Amino acid sequence: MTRRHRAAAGLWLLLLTGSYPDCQAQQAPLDDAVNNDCAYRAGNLWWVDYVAGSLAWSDHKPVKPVIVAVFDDGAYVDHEDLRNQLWTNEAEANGTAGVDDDGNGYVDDLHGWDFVDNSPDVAPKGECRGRFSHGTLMASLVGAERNNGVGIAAAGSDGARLMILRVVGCHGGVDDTADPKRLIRALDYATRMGARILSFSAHWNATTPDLDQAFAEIADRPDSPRAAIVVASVPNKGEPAAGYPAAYRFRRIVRAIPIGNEDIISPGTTQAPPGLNLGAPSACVIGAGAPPDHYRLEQGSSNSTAILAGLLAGVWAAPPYAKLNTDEFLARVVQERMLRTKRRSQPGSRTPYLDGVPLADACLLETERRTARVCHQPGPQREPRK
Ligand SMILES: [Ca+2]
Ligand SMILES: [Ca+2]
Ligand SMILES: [Ca+2]
Repeated sequence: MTRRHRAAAGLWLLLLTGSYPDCQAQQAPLDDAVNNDCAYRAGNLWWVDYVAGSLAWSDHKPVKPVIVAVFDDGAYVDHEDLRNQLWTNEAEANGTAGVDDDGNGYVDDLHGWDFVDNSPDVAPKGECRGRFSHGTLMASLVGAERNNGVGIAAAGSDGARLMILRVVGCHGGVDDTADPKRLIRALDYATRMGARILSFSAHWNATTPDLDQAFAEIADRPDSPRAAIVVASVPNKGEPAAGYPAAYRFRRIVRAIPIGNEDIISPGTTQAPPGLNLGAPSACVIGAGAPPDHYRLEQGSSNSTAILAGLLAGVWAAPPYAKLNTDEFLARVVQERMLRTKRRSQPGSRTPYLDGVPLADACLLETERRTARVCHQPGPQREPRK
């Protein structure tokens, strides 16, 4: 038992820091459900352009949609921007209520599972019931439906299918623990049912040998049948350590470094271990709120994580990359392309990142057919940095 195992599993800490005051003025039109992806048309989805969402949007059906498992406090699967974006267990959808039609140990698991209350109903519960939930926002940032006339668009709109795994109570909360046994069950479920990207917009500060083993099987073991990309958040509120799963030095961990205003790493961001670290937007991010049709503006490294997970899914599902297995995708797209982008956060803004951190800039994945039009729009003029 090593020192980091001492405190059971520690706290589950969600990484959202609340509304962003400077952006409140933009919030008014967001509930207008008349225009097509109104948040996008109103210019409020700056982050989609920032990560070149259009490159992940294919003009034709993705070759193979990527199932993204969202580990969080549940999500409203009937939200207008989520309901058509869900992974569905076809055996249960075509099966009999009350029967475990696919024999996976979970009765009527249609779009995921609630591992807190052991239920097929993945909706947020407790104080979150019928209101904003962290997991709903995250699911929308991964894969909200685009061009459906409402709400937002996400980089994973076309390529991601959302598997909702409720592993923590409403908003995580400081009193809620990251139950290692619950997480292990959810990890097992996700990878057994085909999730290839696991999104964790949360962290915990201690772990257990069994939980380590479960992550190692998925994120490190060569040729593992459970191999998946774990997208892990890095906290940005001055925490002394990155926490798990970001702290694992496994080959399939991709860490989301929160990028705030002015293209700099969010102040207060914890230093992450070296590895597959990609910047993604954290501030002024709009996503799904309360059901059935509300939206919210938030900031925090939770957002970065979900956006990155959606981007990876959108790119991975597109024709040039869809045939790559997990390790090939990580090597040829994330390692060789995204990590080598010339587009970097401003160096020196945070001393631990003297070399800057690559943005998850899919522009480098540009093909003749699909161009990065939105990426080339000139941004606001800024004073050159010394
Ligand atoms: Ca089942
Ligand atoms: Ca059933
Ligand atoms: Ca939409």
